[in-house]
Amino acid sequence: MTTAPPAVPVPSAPRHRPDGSPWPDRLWRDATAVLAANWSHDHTVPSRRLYPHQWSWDSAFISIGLAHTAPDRAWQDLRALFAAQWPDGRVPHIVFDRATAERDYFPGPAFWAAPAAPGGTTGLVQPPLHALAAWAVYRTCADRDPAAAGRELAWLYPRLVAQQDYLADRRDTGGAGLVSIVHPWESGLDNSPAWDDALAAVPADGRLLRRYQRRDVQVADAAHRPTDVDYARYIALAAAYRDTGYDDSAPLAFRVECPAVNSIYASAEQALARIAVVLGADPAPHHARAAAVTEALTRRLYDPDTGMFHALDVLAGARTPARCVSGVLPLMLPGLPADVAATLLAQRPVLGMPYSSYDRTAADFDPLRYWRGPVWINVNWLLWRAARDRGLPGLAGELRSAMLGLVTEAGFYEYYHPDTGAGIGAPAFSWTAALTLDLLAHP
Ligand code: 9WN
Repeated sequence: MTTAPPAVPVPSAPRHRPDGSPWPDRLWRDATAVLAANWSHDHTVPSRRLYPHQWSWDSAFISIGLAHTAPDRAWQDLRALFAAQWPDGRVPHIVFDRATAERDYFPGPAFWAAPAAPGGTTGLVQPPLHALAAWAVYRTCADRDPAAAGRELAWLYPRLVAQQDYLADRRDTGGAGLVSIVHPWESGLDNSPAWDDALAAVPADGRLLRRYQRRDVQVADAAHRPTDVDYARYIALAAAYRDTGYDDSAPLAFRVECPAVNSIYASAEQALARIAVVLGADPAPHHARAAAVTEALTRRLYDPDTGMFHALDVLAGARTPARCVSGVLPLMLPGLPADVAATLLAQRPVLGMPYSSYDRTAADFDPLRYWRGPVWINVNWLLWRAARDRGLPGLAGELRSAMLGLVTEAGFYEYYHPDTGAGIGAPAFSWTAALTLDLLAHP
């Protein structure tokens, strides 16, 4: 689908700053222009230079924004991703653009190729945010064209169910009903200190980085990216998984239950329950799995002493002490016990407003290096949604103002300095633009 998107409607809803002055109109236009510039054949790339392919959870966030300005593209982004779904149900973390050269991204398609694996994608996954996105896109588009929106939802539903079933059947390493990730990239919070303890057990073989060349540090500031030691571990883990033929029952060196991934996994079931009702399917199994995951998450990953959730290294049987923004994302879950939710809401002094990716009081808090301090719009947007769903208009309003303030001042960056608000990482970043549209559309 390469046709130009339709004219861009500017939302009629008032969208004011806390002092009553309006957010600039250019925000809507500029965000729309970023998404138009990042459209590539049949999907949106996160960033032209740094990430020139299709990424899984990026497409979910992007479709939510596109629904407001270019509904066909919103559905098409999800369709392109699910067209690359593997026969076992996994939705790959990257779908490689065939028109993009191997040298433009590392590790590219040649690195990931394995004999029995479908080509052109990685074999990793990312947080299963797509059911939530499909539901959000449907809600935005159904008024305008209910029949088309219903058709898209019906196409996606069995594929979304297969995505969840893959995670339930193949990734429950801990045996408690939670998803384990096998690589930090699967969390989407790639360089988070939440993985440091589990990663320490993975040899950092410098020869790997001499054999391959990092592309990210050629197009982004190395101080904003993972260190060479961490990158060597990422490559070693990815190569080892590839060499098993992406076999989830093989002995792998990294198996971690992440609170963010599992919150999104449970939220997907809630979204699927709503979708099932629209399609005349049975929502009960979705409600049941959402409740079971919420219960297991609270039992296994919540620490009453810190008042937040912590990633669990399943192989070592230990929870990381690191306090990361992933540890408050279970606020997304309506079934969370009220006393637990209250302790998560009390973490503001630790994470700041907008929420930083990592504990601002930690000795190794790094305001520049990605996922180790900076502010990300996507996780703040998830928390904004959670605040609205929980009936917390004060917190929702603060988050919305803080996010719109950052993009107004700095532009649509990949992430932001938590103290100065300066944009860091890739400029013209798709999910930041897309979620800005969604924020503007919801006063
Ligand atoms: C590896 C595309 C992706 C995001 C991730 C973010 C970053 C890639 C990288 O960019 O990861 O997947 O090369 O660092 O951490 O959340 O999906 O935007």
